[in-house]
Amino acid sequence: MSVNKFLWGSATAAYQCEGAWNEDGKGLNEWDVFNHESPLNIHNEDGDVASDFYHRYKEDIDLMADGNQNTYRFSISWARIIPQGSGAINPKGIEFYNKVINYCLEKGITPNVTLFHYDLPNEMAKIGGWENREVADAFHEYAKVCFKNFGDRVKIWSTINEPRYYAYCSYVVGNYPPNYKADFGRFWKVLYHLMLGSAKAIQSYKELGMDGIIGIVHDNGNVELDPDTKEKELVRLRADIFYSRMVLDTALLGKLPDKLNEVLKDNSVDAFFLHEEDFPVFQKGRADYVGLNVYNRQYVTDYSQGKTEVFHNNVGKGSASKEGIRIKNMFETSFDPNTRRNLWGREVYPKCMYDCLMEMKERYGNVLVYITENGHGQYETPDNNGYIKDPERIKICGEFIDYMLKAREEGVNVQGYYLWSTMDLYSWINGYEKKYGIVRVDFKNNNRRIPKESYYWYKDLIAAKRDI
Ligand code: BGP
Repeated sequence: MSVNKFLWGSATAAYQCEGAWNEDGKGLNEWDVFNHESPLNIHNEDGDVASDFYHRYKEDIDLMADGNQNTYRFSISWARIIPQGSGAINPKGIEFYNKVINYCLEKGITPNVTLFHYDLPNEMAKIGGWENREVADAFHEYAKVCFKNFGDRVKIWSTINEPRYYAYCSYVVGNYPPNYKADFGRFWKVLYHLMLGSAKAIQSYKELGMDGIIGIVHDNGNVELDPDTKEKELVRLRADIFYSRMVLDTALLGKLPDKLNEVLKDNSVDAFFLHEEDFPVFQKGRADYVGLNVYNRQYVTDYSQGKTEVFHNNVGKGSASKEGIRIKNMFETSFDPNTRRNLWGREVYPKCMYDCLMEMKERYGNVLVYITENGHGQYETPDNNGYIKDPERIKICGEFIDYMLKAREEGVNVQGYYLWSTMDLYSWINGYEKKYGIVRVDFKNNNRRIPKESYYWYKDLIAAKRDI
């Protein structure tokens, strides 16, 4: 497969935008159940209707095409294709994604399809979710169904979106279902099974001789040490494996990171879930490319004292809490007072785009990279015509893009960029108030689409940089 042009587009995920949660034979997923039933759904929002992409996909794809975008990253809802997670296939689900894919192609938009973006079928959650190795096998079967049905037209695949961040939120922060807190045993086991499921899917994709490329999407976890860190080598080793190498080494080098066992020991985790029989699968299931979701760096230092503690902010402007973690015997987040933060306590640090891309080149050579997400979440108020001016998003995303282009000029093989997000959508736990879209969705007014200032800015930027 060859995609010659630089890909400029935007991204969404099924649960966050589709809606139609119980239409046309879709099964329940873990997020449907969590948002309907859990008191931990603190903003009392759900994805039942979301941006109504299920019914409005044509309008959204038309806007992408009019905005000069030549690619669209979206995910498939596993429970729409296989309602119980394994077993019977739902033909209506296949039909829906056929329509989306075909319409993209009609409009000159290359689909980049993610197989799993957090929305685990509820029947899979009931048997233990990704803690259970069988879920990796069920994922593998589901992946093959997708390759068979869509692989003639989809030429860029991603297996799993952000295995590290997903496992982290679900088993360490505890804000995503199944809401375990600081459970590192489960965190590592789940992460391992996610990597295994991904490798199995990639291995099959290759053995089936499909025409296309397949990779995995990682939350950019490039580690930066606070200069005051005392045990520099040790802190780097631990944080690197935790944030980055467990995903990237496994996916790109086809083997678990060196010294993983030492780090698991420091983290007081028993490595019983690692099986030698899986090692050839990791070897054969190496990714063709890596998608990086770039929002922030991981700024860390020596673990100081006190117990393990997670800092997270899903409240936004109502909370002064910063994002970070302190893990006993491992490392802790360092808070740099000179770096801007958004209202959810996360660093806004565009240079991490350059740093993470240079690190990719240094560690993994000429590996193909797409920036599969980059964006800025904020509160927004429309003017009297419903129009949103979002200069802050334009400024911040512009800085990130400049750093990406700088790394590209310096030899990094980065060939695509996707803004998060195509239109306003559901932000996990934060609900609909935290907006990322470059197109406004008027949720109170029949989900009307109104392009924002950033949409036009992005359109012009693509026109200027189309042929880089
Ligand atoms: C990434 C996810 C996306 C998206 C984005 C923004 O980690 O892949 O699905 O949600 O982050 O995050 P949030 O909505 O939590 O602000």
